[in-house]
Amino acid sequence: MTQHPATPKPFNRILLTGAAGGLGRVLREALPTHAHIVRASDISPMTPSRGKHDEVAYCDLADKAGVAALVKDVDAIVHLGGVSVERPFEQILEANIRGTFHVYEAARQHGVKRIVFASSNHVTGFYPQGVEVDAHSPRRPDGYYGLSKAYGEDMATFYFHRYGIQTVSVRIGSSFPQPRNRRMLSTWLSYPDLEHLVARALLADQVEHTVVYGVSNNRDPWWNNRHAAHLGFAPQDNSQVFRAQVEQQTKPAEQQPGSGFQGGPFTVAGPFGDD
Ligand code: NAI
Ligand code: 15L
Repeated sequence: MTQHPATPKPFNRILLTGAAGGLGRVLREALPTHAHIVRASDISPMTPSRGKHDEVAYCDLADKAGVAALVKDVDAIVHLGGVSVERPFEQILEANIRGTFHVYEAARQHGVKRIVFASSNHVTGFYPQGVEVDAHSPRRPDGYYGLSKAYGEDMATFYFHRYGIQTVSVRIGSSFPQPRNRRMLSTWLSYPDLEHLVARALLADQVEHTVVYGVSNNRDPWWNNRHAAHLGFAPQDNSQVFRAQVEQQTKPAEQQPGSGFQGGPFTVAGPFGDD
């Protein structure tokens, strides 16, 4: 890692993919705490650069040469970019499967040793709601999207054992300003807790490949982070403060599609192949 002589920070330059997205916009504001330069990348429109510490680079993750150039002179990567909901396989393939491969290959070529990968709770979406799941529970992807995140996690394991690139795969629950329905009372991850978790994922020593659920300190969690204690992730927020509002404004859980499973509506999406 390159250290800036005047005001040392842990990283010189962090690449943030998916910077135009909901979480990308949040982390583009937060990452300057940890790096002198944040390189924000997406295919969708981003707010312009605010100076030499805030680089903007448009790139399609499906473009291998483009991603290789994107990763040049980078010390760490926060990889959020890709299709973030269930979609036909072909769309998932380009952005999430090929795209994540391109990110890891570029990291290998440029000597990047730390990646934070935005995985998803949909890797284990076919566990029943209320059942406790942890990072060692057998995966139960709930669609092509969840499968692509499981692939990304396996990619992280391979690149650690083969090339020593360390990754924290964050199986994000539901990260929005507030929970949008009753399921999210269990799955909600506040933005401050997201920022804290990404910081721990970047800074913790010897993470090898660690899988952690990105979830706030909610009253009725389904996920146990016992295998990620070494990260020092200590979420502070709790969806309970929104419970009355959510229960008043949204349908009972049993009337929501896919309510039997942790993945909720993702577990009933598709099929797409009959159109
Ligand atoms: P988002 O959909 O708002 O942002 C994803 C970004 O990726 C978009 O700006 C999009 O333009 C970009 N992108 C898509 N295809 C691309 C391509 N081929 N090349 C370059 N960029 C591309 O999603 P959000 O909510 O910000 O999520 C960020 C990441 O976290 C995603 O990987 C998502 O799967 C994951 N995640 C998010 C959760 C949440 O609750 N927000 C929950 C679980 C996982
Ligand atoms: C995800 O993986 C999605 O990216 C996000 O949009 C939410 O739908 C979230 O899961 C969820 O499970 O609520």
